[in-house]
Amino acid sequence: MKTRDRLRIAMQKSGRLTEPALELLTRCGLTFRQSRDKLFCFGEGEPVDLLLVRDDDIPGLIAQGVCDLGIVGRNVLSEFQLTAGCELAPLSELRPLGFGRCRLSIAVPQELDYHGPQQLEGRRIATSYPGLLGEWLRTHAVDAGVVMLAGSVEIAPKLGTADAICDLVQSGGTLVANQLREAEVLLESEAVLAGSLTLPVDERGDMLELLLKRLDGVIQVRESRLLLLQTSRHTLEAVTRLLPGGPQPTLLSVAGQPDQLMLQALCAGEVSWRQLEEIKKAGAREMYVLPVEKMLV
Ligand code: PRT
Ligand code: ZN
Repeated sequence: MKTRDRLRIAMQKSGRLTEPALELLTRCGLTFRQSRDKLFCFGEGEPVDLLLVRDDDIPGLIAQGVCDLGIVGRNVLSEFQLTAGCELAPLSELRPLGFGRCRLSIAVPQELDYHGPQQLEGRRIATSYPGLLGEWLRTHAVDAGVVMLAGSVEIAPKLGTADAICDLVQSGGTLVANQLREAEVLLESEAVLAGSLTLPVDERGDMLELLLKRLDGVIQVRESRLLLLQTSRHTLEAVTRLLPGGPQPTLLSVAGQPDQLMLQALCAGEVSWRQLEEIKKAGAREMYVLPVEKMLV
């Protein structure tokens, strides 16, 4: 069989990860010709094509070698790694992508006074994640029944088919609407770039390396903020101590105000209101937090 010379990425056809995944790839300079209602999108500028599928199929497509990479939730990837047959190629998480954040949690009826894992002993837990739940139960030496459901897991306790559930939680709204509350977090999840552990050593491998570099750049810029503020010289040390992580700040003098300094700091990650308020208390004023569009250092 002729090997492919173009890189192929599997991503969700239609769902929560579709828009952010496409946006990320576009930011990496990839553009695609085919319309999105098709299964296959041909990459125009670079030799990188897309396969649009259900998210659950993505790890299998990579493991079978149909695709080289996939953008998929860590929850789906980890479940696959725990349940797939060992005849398939092992997969790895190449990069966390910072969107589609959620957690896989066990939730119990609100009226249950939950103290710890042992309370789940002998109970039935409904889930679409039997691999991850089974592993957690084994780790905590809990013998519970796993009720496999493909969807609408949250209504199982109300229907009497389970005593608790193990499902994805984001805002927690679905749990509240079903009189459930989160008891244990099994996995913190977000979209990840998944790939085979054995990466191709040909043109595809070179393209993959290039893509990873671009991806790192895009992620770094997306998570960077430029913090601008004014401070007097005698509060500079206290203000600097509170700055969120990043390279050394740049200091500029302020015309006509020899005691004042303008400080410019590149911060890795979000700068919260609370952090700003603390920095202000230490003596800063005129504070601005700006997103970074491009970076070339
Ligand atoms: O058709 P296909 O199989 O591709 O789509 P899907 O319906 O299986 O997936 P989709 O689009 O719902 O989710 C894709 C991925 O998004 C998941 O695998 C997760 O990695 C991630 N993600 C992030 C979520 C959520 N947040 C989320 N809130 N996936 C599902 N939910 C559901 C959850 O199952 C529960 O029903 O939303 C509900 C909980 O949300 P809150 O906000 O009420 O807590
Ligand atoms: Zn799915």
